[in-house]
Amino acid sequence: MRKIALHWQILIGMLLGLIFGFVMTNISGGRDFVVNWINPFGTIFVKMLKLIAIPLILASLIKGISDLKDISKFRDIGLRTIAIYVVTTVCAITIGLLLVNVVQPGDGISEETIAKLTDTYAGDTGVQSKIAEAGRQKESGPLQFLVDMVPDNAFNALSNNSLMLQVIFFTILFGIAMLLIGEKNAKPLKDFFDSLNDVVLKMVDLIMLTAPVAVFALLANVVVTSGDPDLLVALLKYSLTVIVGLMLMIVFYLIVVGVYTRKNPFWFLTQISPAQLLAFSTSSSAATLPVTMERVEEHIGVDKEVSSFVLPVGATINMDGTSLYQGVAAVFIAQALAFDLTLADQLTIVLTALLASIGSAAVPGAGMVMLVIVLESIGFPADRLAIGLALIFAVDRPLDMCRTVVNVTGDATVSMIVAKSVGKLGKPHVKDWDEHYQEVK
Ligand code: DAS
Repeated sequence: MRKIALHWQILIGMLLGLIFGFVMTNISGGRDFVVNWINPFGTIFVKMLKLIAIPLILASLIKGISDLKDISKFRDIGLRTIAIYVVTTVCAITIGLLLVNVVQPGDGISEETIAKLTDTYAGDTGVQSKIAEAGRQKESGPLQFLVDMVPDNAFNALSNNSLMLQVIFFTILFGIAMLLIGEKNAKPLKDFFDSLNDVVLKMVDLIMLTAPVAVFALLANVVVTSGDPDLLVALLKYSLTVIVGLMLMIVFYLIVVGVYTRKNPFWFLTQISPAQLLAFSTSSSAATLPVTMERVEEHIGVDKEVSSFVLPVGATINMDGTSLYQGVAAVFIAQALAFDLTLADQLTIVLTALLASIGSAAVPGAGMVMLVIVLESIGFPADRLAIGLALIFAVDRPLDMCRTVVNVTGDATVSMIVAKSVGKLGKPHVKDWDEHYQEVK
């Protein structure tokens, strides 16, 4: 029997997980069964992906830099990457603000719904913890994220996923130093990191063998732990506004891929679909990064010199989906709680959502934490913050899944644009996943 392509296997796993989750929600004890006996398999899968994220960034980025003939090429790639990331994020926020001002999803939510939400969620530890976390992030100065980027202990940075920007900083410094000592002196190290890179990519293939079962567990768990269905209905308009905005971003990426790189946009979508489906299942760009890198390098043909920098940096600072969501959510909450916004407030949202998405960690729920900073930037009353977050808390996880897909797709798109602009967009090494798959056997 012809092997089913991986993305179809993952999709089947997701659908079965959703169905199983809904069934278990309606069976007494079903929820606990899923949380205690099914969800751990999803957690293990995400942990395995995070396990190899740091070694992959280290090997891939050092290989990418040491393959460069001179440092000016690296500076060129870096400047283009950051510039394009800022442009795509501002576009995302603008799309979100246009939609939420046209749709006005926050209008017409009745006082009793707000009261019910306040009772249901305002005291919720989940909401309070996000406000507290945002408070900690806010205390730091505007350039704190730059200071935090520099590790003071390389081994601590390499052993801690949440310090991904520190790993990138250390690795770039290491790679540039390798370039400077000359090819002959650096050869033993270069050979080591080349092999390490091949090994870690093969580990990604092995881990992906378990993906269908893992996404089944992850989706089943999302269903049994989602918010109260009644509230979901009240927030449907808001959710649809975010989702329409996110879909417009995907269309934007496909147009850019088609027009600028001259590649077939639907071919591009197929090649990165396993990474998108994992982003949807895990709500984590960081966990998805190893697969995003493997798909972009092996199945799209972006040279490692570009992907090894653009993708790890993008996973941490380029979150177009998150920034769009933060724009929509901020205006929705203001509308729902009758907090009038001027045009200046909306422009402030563009800037703070840009910074907030850069500061958002590539982990589930990070976007909602930074949303507090966006709301505070427009003078939203502190005593109403908990109600505002409570308003959107129930649907945040499904929307997080969707916005993480856009975050990952945006990173892959930018890696193709940068590769094309420096002449490093080549032929895919692998025609389709099956062929690569068989190698694993
Ligand atoms: N889940 C985050 C990510 O990994 C995005 C978010 O929380 O908005 O990209």
